[in-house]
Order: sequence, then C-alpha cells, then structure tokens
Amino acid sequence: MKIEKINIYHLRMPLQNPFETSFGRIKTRDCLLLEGYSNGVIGYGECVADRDPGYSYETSLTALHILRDFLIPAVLSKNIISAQELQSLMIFVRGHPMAKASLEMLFWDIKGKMENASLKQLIGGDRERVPVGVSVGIQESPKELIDKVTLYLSEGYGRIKIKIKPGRDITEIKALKSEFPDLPLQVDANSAYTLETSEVFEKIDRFGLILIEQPLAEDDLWDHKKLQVRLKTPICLDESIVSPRHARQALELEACRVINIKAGRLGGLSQAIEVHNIGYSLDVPVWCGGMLETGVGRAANLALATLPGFTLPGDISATDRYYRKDITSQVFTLNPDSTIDVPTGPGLGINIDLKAVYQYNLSKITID
Ligand code: OSB
Ligand code: MG
Repeated sequence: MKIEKINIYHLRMPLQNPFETSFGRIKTRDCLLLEGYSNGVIGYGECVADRDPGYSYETSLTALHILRDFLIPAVLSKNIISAQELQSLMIFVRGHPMAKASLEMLFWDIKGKMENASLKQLIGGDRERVPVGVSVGIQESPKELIDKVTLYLSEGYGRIKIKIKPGRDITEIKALKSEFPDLPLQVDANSAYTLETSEVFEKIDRFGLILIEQPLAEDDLWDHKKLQVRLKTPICLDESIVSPRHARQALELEACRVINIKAGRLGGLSQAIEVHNIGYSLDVPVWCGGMLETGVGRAANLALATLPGFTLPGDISATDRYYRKDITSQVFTLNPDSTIDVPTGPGLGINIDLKAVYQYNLSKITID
C-alpha cells in the first residue's frame, strides 16, 4: 500500500464524568484522529496522547509535531506491505510511541479494508467478544466511590479497577470490600508511590486484590522487584513497559507478574502483539489497558484483546461510560456477562461520524 495523504484532526471530547488519577483530573479528553488515503481507501487511526504530559511525556501537540514533521513525511508514498516495514520506516524517531502507534493503527485499518478482513482476523484473534471491566477515577469521598461502583455493577461490569494515590488508598479499598466482599477489584496508582511510601501495600495485600497496577516510578523496574517480593498480590506494570524488551526484562527480574498492554504506550499494535506473545509463552497473564479512547481506539483494543493470552478483563468499557456522543457511528455496549462484542467489519470495523468529528475539532491539518 502507498499512503498518499493524511489529515490530522485534533479533537477535544467532553467526558461524561470528570476522570481523576494520581496525576490529575480531566473533564475533557484530547486525541488526534488520523485520516489516511490510499488508492481510494480511507483509513483511520487514533493517537491516545492527551493534552497534558501526566501519564507520559507525550501530549497531543508533541504527537502532532512528530507526526507532521517526521513520521508522516517518512512514510507517505512509500510502498508498505507490513506493520514491521512501517515500524522500520519510523525507527529513526526515538521514542514518541503514541505518535507511531496512531500511524500503525491507520495502516491496519487500510490494510483490512483493502483485503476485506477485520483487524481481529488480520492478527489471528479467535474470540467474538472479550471480557471487560471499568476503571473508576478517584472520587470525592469513599461514599461517592461506593455509589459509583454500585452503578457500574448494576450496569453489569464484572471487574472494577479504582485509581489510588497516597492518602486515598486503604480507606477506599476497605470501604469497597466491606460493601462488596466478593468484588473482583484491582487498583492503579499511576506511579504515585516510592519505596519510602510503600508500607501501605502490606495492608492492601490483605484484601486479595486481582493486582496492583504501576505503584512506583515509570522508569523503574528494580524497585518494583523489591516491592513484589514483599507482596502476595501480583504487581502489574503499565507505564514501565515501553517495549517488548522491557516486558522480557521485567519478567526476568520478577518486577511484575502481570502486564497491562497498550498499543499506544508500546509504539504500535505489532509491538503490543509481541508483548502478548512474550506473556503467552511464559504463562504470564496480560490484559488490554485503555486510554479513554474514542470508538476508533476502542475498536483496535477489542481486536487486540481477542488474542489468547489476554486472560484478564480489559479496561475497555461501553461507549456511554466515556462519551455522550462518540465520533464513530457504532456504539459499544456491555453484554450481561461483562463482555463487549468485537467489530467484524473490514479493518477496525467502524464508521466515522464526520459531523461529530467537526463538533469536537480544534484544528485540522493535511499532509500530502
Ligand atoms: O493508567 O490505565 C491507566 C486512562 C488514561 C490514562 C491512563 C490510564 C487510564 C485508565 C482508563 O485507567 C482506562 C480506560 O480507558 O477505561
Ligand atoms: Mg494504568
């Protein structure tokens, strides 16, 4: 395939509810929507970098810069036959995985449309629906947290993740577990603790959580190893795993026992599949993380999670958990068994609602 032209829309999507993590609170979610043209076929990719560099150093505007000035000029009008080939064209850019991943997503969408195959088929997935959970932000009080979780449980979510930070952890976990003793619960600290502030994890360890996600610094494996030996609960790394090599090294070091896979963080679906393969070969559970994607990224996450090593529920929730009006005409809904159906149409299997795109659009540029 030769990609002739790419439009980049910078979108700002209002969230249904503010989302608070240890690194901040947001009411709107920024993303980039890439729209690529190849031989009459139009494909889409989503860049999951947000407005602020809180989760990682990338932002929507750094990604826009790297895509516009480096990545897109390097791939336009080249004959690209595989994701690996696309990756090799982008390798001269150090870092900026979310920018790269958005171009790879667009590549897969076009490829699927040209070959009349769904992304799930292209990557060899074998499920029609995937198990999912919901990620709940830090709430005003334990009471409000219980109300939120009660609501999500009534909607059918079978696994709950809550965001924690120092001072907003053990009270919240205790409150939830006394209200719902059998609740399948996991927590995500987004790097908010250090070994010095880590005593609380011995207390958290008594609650039999599914996992503790990214307690310590994003650029650290060693201290996670030191924390993991103290705990029965598996540590799951998110921010720290930025390549298949990091995944291998983290597992060799026993810095974690579970891996959260996000194509954006890893630089593309092909890299995400490699991390999955490492986990699968070693019997290490992996699951699909989320970045509050629009329906575009959600479709890609659902396809990715059809691979057999995704044995834990993903952070892939129904559309209405995120946005009142999404930019895809498809609305993703939760099945009663806490699963979501995987799109079956060619490529990502979604249709873009351009009216909604223009409603949320801050800027549009064309590179050709
Ligand atoms: O750490 O998993 C995370 C959202 C934005 C940035 C980082 C994270 C998250 C979530 C939400 O936890 C997951 C979702 O998309 O539902
Ligand atoms: Mg996380």
